[in-house]
Amino acid sequence: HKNEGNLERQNPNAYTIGILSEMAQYYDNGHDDFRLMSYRRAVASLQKCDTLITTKDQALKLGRVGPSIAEKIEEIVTTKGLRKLENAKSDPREVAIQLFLRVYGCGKALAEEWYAKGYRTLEDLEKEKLTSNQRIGVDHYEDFNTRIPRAEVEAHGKVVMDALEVVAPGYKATIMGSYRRGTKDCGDIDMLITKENTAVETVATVVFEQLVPYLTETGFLVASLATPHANGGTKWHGASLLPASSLPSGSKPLWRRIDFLVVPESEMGAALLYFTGDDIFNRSMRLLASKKKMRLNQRGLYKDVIRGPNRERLTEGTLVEGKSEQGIFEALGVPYRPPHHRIC
Ligand code: DCP
Ligand code: MG
Ligand code: MN
Repeated sequence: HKNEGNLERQNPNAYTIGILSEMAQYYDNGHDDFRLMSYRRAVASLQKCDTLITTKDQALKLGRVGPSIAEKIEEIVTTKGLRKLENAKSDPREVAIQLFLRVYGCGKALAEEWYAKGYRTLEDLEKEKLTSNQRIGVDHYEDFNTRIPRAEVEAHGKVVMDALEVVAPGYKATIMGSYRRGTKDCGDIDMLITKENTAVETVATVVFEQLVPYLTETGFLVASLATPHANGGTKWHGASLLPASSLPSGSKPLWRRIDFLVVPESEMGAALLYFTGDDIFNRSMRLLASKKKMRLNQRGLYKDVIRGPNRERLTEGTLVEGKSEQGIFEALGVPYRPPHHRIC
């Protein structure tokens, strides 16, 4: 991926990509998967394209771009803008909601609540008694909302891997999420941590009681946002900061969001699948599983799940596959899709 950064800088469609990405954000609300998917696909197609796309027909020929977005691409290039986005941006409610949704830990309901209270800006939130996580989300709003170049994601990953060598030799960390899908930059750093022949509780103890304190001590981890007590014992959310000495002189390190997921070897395949995403792809895989009377989650693929009259689950079902990512695709009867192609 050495040239990805360069390629992107030279991407003649960068302006169009920027506008379409902003549009995607408006649909990233869990209620309009269809539109969100369409925009994400179009962005992915343009990112791979090395000529400037100026007309609807050219856009349609890219594949994975439908007529409605193809028209928008033409509009963006010819008018240097997009009415639909400008309309959204002139709606104060939309603007405020989008602003709040980008505060770490703020979901749709809370964003609506803040809007209803009359808040419109981050400064307005000072009137609110924020939780400590929301406080961090507001204080580091700019940093957390700045995309992380792949190379920097790797640098954060390396700090974690090096630390594991010191505090827990034999443990393995892998960078997941959008990084594993090959995107040129990422929203956060997602890391899966495991060890062969080791119970998940042991791995969790080592990660949360040794690795995290060690990395906090060294100054790399600067905030702890969601801790395992709050989420069943396998996830940790926080923030990390590279040492200034590791950066080109004069540049200041940004606070980055970092996530750890602790996984036993037996669930590695399901965890790889889940943590690679993207989120919409995961939703479609789960839907496919349920259509086949199975159930897919981050721990495995299960069959013979018994459901009650209201589709509520009465049994866990029998494990079909958990260890192999490829095996899960096979058991679902669909061709394997490499991480780079896991957008719907
Ligand atoms: N995930 C999911 N559903 C969610 C959140 C996450 O299935 N609601 C899975 C799929 C994601 C992965 O976890 O790919 C990592 O989550 P992130 O929120 O970090 O998303 P990405 O890494 O895909 O994108 P970004 O670059 O924005 O971090
Ligand atoms: Mg991520
Ligand atoms: Mn994440």
